[in-house]
Amino acid sequence: MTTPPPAKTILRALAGEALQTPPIWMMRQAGRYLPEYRATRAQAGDFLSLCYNPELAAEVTLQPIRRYGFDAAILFADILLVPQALGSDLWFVTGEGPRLSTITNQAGVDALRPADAIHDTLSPIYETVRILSRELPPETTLIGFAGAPWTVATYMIAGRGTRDQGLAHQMRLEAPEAFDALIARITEATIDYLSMQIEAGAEVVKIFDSWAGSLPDDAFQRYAVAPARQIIAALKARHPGIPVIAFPREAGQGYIGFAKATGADCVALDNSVSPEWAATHVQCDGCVQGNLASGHMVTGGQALIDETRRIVRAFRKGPHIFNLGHGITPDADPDNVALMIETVRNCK
Ligand code: 1CP
Repeated sequence: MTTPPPAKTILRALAGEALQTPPIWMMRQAGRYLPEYRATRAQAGDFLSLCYNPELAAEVTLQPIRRYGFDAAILFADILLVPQALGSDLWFVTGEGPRLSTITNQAGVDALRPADAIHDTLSPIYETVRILSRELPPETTLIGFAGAPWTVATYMIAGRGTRDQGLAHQMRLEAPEAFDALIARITEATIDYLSMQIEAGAEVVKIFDSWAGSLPDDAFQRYAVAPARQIIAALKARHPGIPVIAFPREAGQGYIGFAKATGADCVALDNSVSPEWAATHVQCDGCVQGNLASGHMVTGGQALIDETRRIVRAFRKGPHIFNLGHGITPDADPDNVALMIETVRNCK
């Protein structure tokens, strides 16, 4: 009998194993801080053309793996492709960010396409996943992703990124039925979208709830916890054993019990919580991911080394995937990424 190869390190951590050296990847690891990304993006023309070009999207996904040997690759796409597939107009304004048509009432929700009509638009993304599952090194885990319903809804309602998600809160309070219908439509589409990514070869999926932190208590339960629970239950019913990472960013106390309440295998932490606090209150329930401040990728030096070691040591007794607390920024120095990886892998 031949012995099976050892499981990939990220899958071991997600299954609850405490590893001496945590596996590592980085949010937005394919991005503008890398000259090779900027070159491929220029070749594609613009950001959305890059997302919908499977060969080039696979190429930018692979670039940080070649350069740094991360333990996971994250599919190159964007959370705003789901609204586009549901019928919202989407475009990017250079230097400013995304713009979408806005939804403010039931008529706007009713005008969206049904959730099962998203695949016409999103089929190139599934092709990117298929290419990656062929081309990634055998030790590298492929992560698929989608935005969480609340975060995606904030963009569909306001038509852009907003500091306080004010328009989305207004709709949630003033037009709750239409708002709930929008959340339900996004939830359904997200289940189908992630399911197709898994069928195409994604080995883990991550749900990004970047604006979860602005939901007050009851609303956090209703619009961050409940949709995550619904998505995770449906995915695990369709794909038994598929590991899910949930990222309710800036949830604070809401991180406590989030894995149990939603069925997530791992909770990703932003850097507003200390690793020591999170080791006690969150990692007690299972795997955590995080949480170095992305600013260290700009500033580097001894502070990067000290903070990286602090995080590795704080989480060492339990399952942990090393990552940043949020995406790396375009002004980061690629050498600081190498220093972070070296520090994680040599940390005693
Ligand atoms: O090349 C460019 O100039 C575009 C910059 C860019 C990139 C590289 C955008 C526009 N999206 C992406 C890729 C992306 N987005 C990935 C790819 C995989 C990776 O390497 O991590 C992922 C996972 C996302 C997820 C995403 N998009 C989130 C959730 C995570 C987060 O950062 O909080 C959000 C909120 C978005 C929306 C979005 N897309 C792009 C921008 C600039 C934004 C933020 C808009 C805003 O709120 O102002």
